[in-house]
Amino acid sequence: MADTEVITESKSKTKTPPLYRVILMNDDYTPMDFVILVLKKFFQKDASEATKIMLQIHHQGSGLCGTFTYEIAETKTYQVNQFSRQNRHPLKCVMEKE
Ligand code: TYC
Repeated sequence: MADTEVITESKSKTKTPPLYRVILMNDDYTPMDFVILVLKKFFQKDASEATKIMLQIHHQGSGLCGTFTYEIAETKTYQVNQFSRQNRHPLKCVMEKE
């Protein structure tokens, strides 16, 4: 066909990977100091930021520790839950798609 149109693909081919939120849940038994330790050890928070996040979880029920690609979020969630279990605390860490 002489007048066949060429459709230019304009969609960007550089894809950004989906991100996942890693969240800590409140409970009645985990000591506040342990939650602060987790935030420092696994999420590189300083004392003041860790305290702020811990108190937000304590008052609102949950709080954001960080946003990561799937594999990093999964690893952190697993490591935090393992560390909490090893220390006999019921602290729960979950991940959710952004
Ligand atoms: N609510 C807990 C207490 O009063 C403290 C706590 C904070 C527990 C944050 C879990 O993710 C949490 N000891």
